[in-house]
Amino acid sequence: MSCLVCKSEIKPVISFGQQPIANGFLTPEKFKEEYFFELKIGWCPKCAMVQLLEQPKPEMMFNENYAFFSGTSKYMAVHFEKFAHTMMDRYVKGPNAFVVEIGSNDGIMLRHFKNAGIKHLGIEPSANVAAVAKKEGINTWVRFFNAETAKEIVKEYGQADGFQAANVMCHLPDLHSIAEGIKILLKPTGVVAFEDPYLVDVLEKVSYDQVYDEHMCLFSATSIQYLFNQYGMELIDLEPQVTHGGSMRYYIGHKGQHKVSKNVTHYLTMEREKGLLKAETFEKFYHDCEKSKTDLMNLLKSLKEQKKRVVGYAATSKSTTVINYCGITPDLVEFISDTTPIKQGKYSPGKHIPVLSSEKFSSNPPDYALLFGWNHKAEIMEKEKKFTQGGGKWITYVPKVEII
Ligand code: DWN
Ligand code: ZN
Repeated sequence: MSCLVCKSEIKPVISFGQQPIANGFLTPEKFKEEYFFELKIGWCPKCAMVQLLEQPKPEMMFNENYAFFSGTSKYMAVHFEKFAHTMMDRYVKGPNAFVVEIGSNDGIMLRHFKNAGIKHLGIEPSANVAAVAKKEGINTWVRFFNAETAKEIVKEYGQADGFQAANVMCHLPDLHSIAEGIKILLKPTGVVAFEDPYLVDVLEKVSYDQVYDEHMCLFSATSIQYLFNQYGMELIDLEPQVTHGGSMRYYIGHKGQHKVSKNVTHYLTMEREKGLLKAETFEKFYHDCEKSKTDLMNLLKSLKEQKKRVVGYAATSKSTTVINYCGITPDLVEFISDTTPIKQGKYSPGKHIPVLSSEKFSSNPPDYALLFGWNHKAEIMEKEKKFTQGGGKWITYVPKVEII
């Protein structure tokens, strides 16, 4: 397979084995027909890009049953409000300002543009989450973004000052069509700002659960610069984010239109120094993942022997990778507590651990909570003070397996 950015040959890194659709929470009558594929990633030695070697069809992941609603985290809602205001302060301003967001989900970010009276458009392929945004009056088209969609947007609304995406670009295999679309859509002075889990954080924190069917790519600044340079565009700034265990926000403009921040050279150099272009970095990652798996399984088996009750906390997409790679079965983790109504009463993809409401967690607290939502640790610890104060313990596996 060749690199989605630069077409060089991809080197295999690790296989996480047979995996189901990460957000494919299901009822027992669907167990028999559950779809599995081999989840494996490779690395590009030329542009430091990590990508899936096989991805299920987009319709299998993003459809009217999509189980993830952005609005489930209060901290993320605040984060997106700040992101929207940063764009309004810097780039999306003036009487005819227009912003487009792709993967706009339930409108968690666009609502701030709407409230400010700014012309906006969300492009969201999952009809059920888009319906939530539409109900709030957020202008949304239910479809995928590509060069064709860009042309239609320009025809209907004109070119955009801002193009935004949060945890979306890393889902898209056809990066060239996206970049081509952006090139068409963006005004000469327009700016693209998008953020995704950052490869350096994934490698350093061994957060291998950022790899699942939906996450086609793990970007670096090097790979993003390589992609957009092919379209006469360039990185103009980068801002690291604490969200999702370490993300990077990339700002991109048409070449020569904006002052380029010193951050760009800083991060490109740092990535080289951290070994993103060296095979041994990815060999180490392979061993780190295997160790994480062994340590977690040893801990869960030992707790089972001690007759301790362990419950998973947050039925995240990421948890699907951990559960199926490690082989975590319902005899080790009794159920997973989750606040999303459409996940409750269903079973986790692959290993079929029941997903129950957070009330079930509070009313019958376990001895240990396995923190599948480790990226929301601060928010969850705040919410679950009673459990912790009552002697409940937490297990995490990022950056290493430990009881906290
Ligand atoms: O990239 C993606 C990110 C942004 O969101 C998507 N591909 C899918 C999704 O990934 P995820 O499912 O790993 O996201 P989160 O935000 O880490 O987890 C959300 C899940 O956690 C929801 O099912 C709700 C649950 N949750 C909970 O039960 N209690 C979350 C919080 C904060 C809580 O307190
Ligand atoms: Zn490449």
